[in-house]
Amino acid sequence: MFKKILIANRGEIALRIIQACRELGIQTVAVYSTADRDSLHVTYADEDVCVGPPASSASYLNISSIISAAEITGADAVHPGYGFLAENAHFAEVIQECRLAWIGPRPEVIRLMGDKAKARETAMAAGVPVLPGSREPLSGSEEAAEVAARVGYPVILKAAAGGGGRGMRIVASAAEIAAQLATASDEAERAFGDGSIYLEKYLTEPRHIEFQVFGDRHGNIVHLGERECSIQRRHQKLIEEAPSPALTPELREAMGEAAVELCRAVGYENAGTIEFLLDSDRRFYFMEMNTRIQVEHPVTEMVTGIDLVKLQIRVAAGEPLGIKSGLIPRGHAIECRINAESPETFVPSPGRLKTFHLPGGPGTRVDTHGYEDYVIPPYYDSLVAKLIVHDRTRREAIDRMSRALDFFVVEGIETSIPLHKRIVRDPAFLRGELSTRFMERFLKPKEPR
Ligand code: MV4
Repeated sequence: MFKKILIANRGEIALRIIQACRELGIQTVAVYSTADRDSLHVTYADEDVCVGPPASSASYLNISSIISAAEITGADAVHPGYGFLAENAHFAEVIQECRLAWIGPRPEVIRLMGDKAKARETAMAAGVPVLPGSREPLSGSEEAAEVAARVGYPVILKAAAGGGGRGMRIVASAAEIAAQLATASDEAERAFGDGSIYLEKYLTEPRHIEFQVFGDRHGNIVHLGERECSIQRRHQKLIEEAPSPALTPELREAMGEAAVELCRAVGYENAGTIEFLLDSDRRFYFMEMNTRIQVEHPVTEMVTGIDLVKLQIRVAAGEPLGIKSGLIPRGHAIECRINAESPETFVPSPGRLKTFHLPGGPGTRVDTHGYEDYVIPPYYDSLVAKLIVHDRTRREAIDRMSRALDFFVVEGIETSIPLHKRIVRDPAFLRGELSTRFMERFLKPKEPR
């Protein structure tokens, strides 16, 4: 087992990784920017190293600073958390070249799945359903028009180097396809340095359902069930839950099996997520793979009883998984992402937490780096806390969430708590009628009565 892990991250996930290390008896090294001197991940780690000024590009994304921090402190492994360098194949390579262990999948697999067009091809080759569309990136507007005519409009253009909603264009008719392809490709070239675009049939109101997968170095691959992540705004998830109210045990098994097959095809190691779209006829299609631990991993932990971060560390150290696919989800878990932002305009609201009272009690978990008098810096993402509840049924979990939100008191900044309180009392939410359009509908100005 590792002796000392460097955590190349900040905020709640850095704290979460420190907790897992403590339970495993592993020493920890925090890295921090000058804006994060007073952060809890610095306080709680055994050692800490400043890696640069506030801008992420100069600190949490500064590969040479982070490598130096690992060498100075004698760390033997690096956990990247999520965001920042977590899906940077080059970083993973450099870590391994420095004889440090990388707590994540092999760099080649990160690179392969980071190319969303190649990921789609890999899924097709593995027999995993994908939406009708192009096999490879489009050669030009002629091919785009051909493929679109074959699959039928509307279609969606996606940047191979994009992902998570960046660099997408919906095309309603043949009249627009050439112009849209040109803009999409230009944008992708400027944003990612790669203008490759692929095309899919566009589903207008799908659910976003993702499967937690895990592989070890001994060739074992399992899935740990799904998370329903349809409640999001501008590709930022707001609420996630497990299990999905849309899945039957049979569909869970079929989707889970597809997720495992794809992982098998690439020799996947460590934690990962296979994202699917589910249409109203309950057909599922592979969308993307995320090669990291995700923000919403706690809902899976609650319904499986498995500590996913400890498992990441164990399998990176060469231990076998020791668990099987097809666990039956135990009860129901829901997560609300509490952001430092206006609940109406979604404008970021950094600043001092003057009051910070957390809910608690049975089946209630809060993952946060916040504390009273902590100042949320303006430089990073706005997540301040994840409120996760667990209970026997979906309805009981929702009611527990509603009460927990009432007990969560934050003063000094604006948060998304008031928005969450409204969503969890919404009739369509209570009925489990979810889709990627949910928030659009929810936020639409209501008719005056
Ligand atoms: C789609 C789609 C409909 N049809 N692809 C958004 C994020 C990126 N991972 C891909 N996304 C979508 N791809 C096809 N062929 C709809 C979305 C989408 C979406 C997906 C998941 C969660 C929220 C979303 C919101 C808008 C669009």
